[in-house]
Amino acid sequence: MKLLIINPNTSTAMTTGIAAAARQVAAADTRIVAVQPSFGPLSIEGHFDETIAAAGVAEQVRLAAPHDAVVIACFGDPGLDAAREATRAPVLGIAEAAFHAASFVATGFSVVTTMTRTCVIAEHLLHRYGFERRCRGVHGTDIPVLALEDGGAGCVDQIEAAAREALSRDRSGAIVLGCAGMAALCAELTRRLGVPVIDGVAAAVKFAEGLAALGLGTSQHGDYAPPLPKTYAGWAAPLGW
Ligand code: 5HY
Repeated sequence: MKLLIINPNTSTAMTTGIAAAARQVAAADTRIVAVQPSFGPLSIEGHFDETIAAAGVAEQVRLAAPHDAVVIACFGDPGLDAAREATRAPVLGIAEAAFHAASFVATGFSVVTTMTRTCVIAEHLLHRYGFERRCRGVHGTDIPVLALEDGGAGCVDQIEAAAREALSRDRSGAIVLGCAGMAALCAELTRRLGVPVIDGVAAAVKFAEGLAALGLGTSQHGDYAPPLPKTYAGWAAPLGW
């Protein structure tokens, strides 16, 4: 199968890191194509960044070559619904995928993410997806996203400390990593913490493979039906329907 992975920010280093993390868990016959928008923020750390990044996701899905599934590799799942309108293939956001995976292995999980100001974005997603009863806390580390651009080895001790604090304070049984840039740290944190640590990139890749194998694609009925035909003005003209 051909899996399109979209890094919604414009950090080429992060796109490369995300592709590497995906290839580590992908099946042998899964071809990973990793892309990023032609415009937008170098990292996504707030609502404004998120809105521009969502348009970048819409751009990449609208202009994509044929694919069997799509993964949106940013923990805010920007542009998820728009992407599902734009393709018949299944589309997975790494936050939603991580929440599902964590709920399979623990009665309660905690999220450890980057900037504290983005915690509310994760909390909104928990409610939107119906995981507010399974998530026992969302914790910021104030590690800038771009500090993880190189794989984040320099941040592993700080993330470990925040995860230990979360496990004891929340009485949770698993940790969800709240940034695609933390993917490369998942195995080391799992070893150190001795509890399930979920990286959304890996979870989304395996769920995408499963959905494709089941022949399940995005519903074309109702709100995920393709957008109604219309002209777009300005820089968005190529994205019209
Ligand atoms: C991410 N930002 O996964 C999110 C993390 C965050 O550029 N890639 C980003 O802080 O929401």
